[in-house]
Amino acid sequence: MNQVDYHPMWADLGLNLDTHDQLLAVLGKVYQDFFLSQPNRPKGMDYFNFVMSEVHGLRIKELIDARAAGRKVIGSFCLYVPEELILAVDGISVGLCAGAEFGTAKAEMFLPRTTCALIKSFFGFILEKVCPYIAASDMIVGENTCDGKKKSYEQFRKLVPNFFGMDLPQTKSDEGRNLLRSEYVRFARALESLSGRTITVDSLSQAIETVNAKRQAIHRLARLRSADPAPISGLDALLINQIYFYDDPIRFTQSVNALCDELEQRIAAGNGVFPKGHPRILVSGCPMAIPNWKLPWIVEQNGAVIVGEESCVGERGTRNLTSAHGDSIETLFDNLVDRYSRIDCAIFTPNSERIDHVDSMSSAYRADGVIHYALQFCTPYQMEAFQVEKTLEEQKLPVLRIDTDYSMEDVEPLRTRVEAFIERIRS
Ligand code: BJ8
Repeated sequence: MNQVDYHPMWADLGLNLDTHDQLLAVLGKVYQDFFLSQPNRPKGMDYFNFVMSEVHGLRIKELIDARAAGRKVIGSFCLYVPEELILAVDGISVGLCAGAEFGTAKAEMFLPRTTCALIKSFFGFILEKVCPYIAASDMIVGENTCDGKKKSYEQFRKLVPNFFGMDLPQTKSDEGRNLLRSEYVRFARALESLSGRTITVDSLSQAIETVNAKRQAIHRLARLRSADPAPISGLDALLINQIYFYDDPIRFTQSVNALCDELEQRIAAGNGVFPKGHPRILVSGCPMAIPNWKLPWIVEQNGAVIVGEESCVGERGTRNLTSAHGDSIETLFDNLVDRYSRIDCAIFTPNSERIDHVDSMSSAYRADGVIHYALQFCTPYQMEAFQVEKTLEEQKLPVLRIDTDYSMEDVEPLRTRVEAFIERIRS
């Protein structure tokens, strides 16, 4: 895929070149089979194909060049870590992907087997030395969300040079809000100390506008997916939501808006990626980090199209803008807390907003059914799956609950269940 030989750069970052080559070979093959083989893709996907082809190449070189120019790279695992604060010190925010089964045997030397695939994945990546994003980060933020992440960071923090632990509330109470605010202030101080820059009203307002523009572009894309026939596949839309976490934000926003211009023309011409009337699925649940494409691929190979993701890599992550209005840092911090405390992650209790959102998204995107997707051993989402199913089935909206991991071993049983579910929708 790459024209340039990036091996010297990867060696400088301390990657294990043999293992890393194996990972890229698998990724390249899967990308070819899952994405490039799709018929009638929008032309605007060329940019995202390019980003993927350079995911460990040009983007990493950009990060290294930015560091050489004095900027700092901040890696994080959760959408409670505000990108706005990172941009406000002229930093670069990268989501640390944890969507591939890699290095599991080594990860299980630190973690119980009954740990979700996402946590095992980020341990596997660092232990096998195959993640250039971790290696290129000046600070890695780990947040106290679910028990799995919280406890695993006790070990993970010893594996990286500059770990920042962020505490998070578990309820949407006034006390919870105060905790979130004080942790964001502490994070801002750590960013200032790392970068040598001060967060000002101007720098934070500008950063809020930049991230808002990125979210607005994603909102525009989401709305266009309500058309029938669907103008873009769920796989491609998921890929864009994944790239959201590590591309340059301004370039990403421009590329998503250019794609949306094209999709509007497609909709006007009735040009879809699947026929009109094709069964439409909303996926709800755990985040699908790059390159976790298994379930959407199965769904779209077997007679349905995914029209929305109620997920952190999807609408849960991008819903709501942050107000950029305020003439003091205190007001802008309040605005950040307002926005982030509305995220309906299953680690919060109670979390009825999430069920309301699944419901409203099903209507907005005209879904014929919902697949609830949980990673095995993810107690928060597995628990909430029952409430989601009960609420929607009472409204006669079919729900399929799936618990899986990152391996391809269960593809055939999953395919059988998905086919039966689509048959149920059709009938
Ligand atoms: S805001 S969903 S990114 S915490 S899958 S590690 S919950 S056991 S990823 Fe998450 Fe932030 Fe919430 Fe989103 Fe634990 Fe579940 Fe594993 Fe998970």
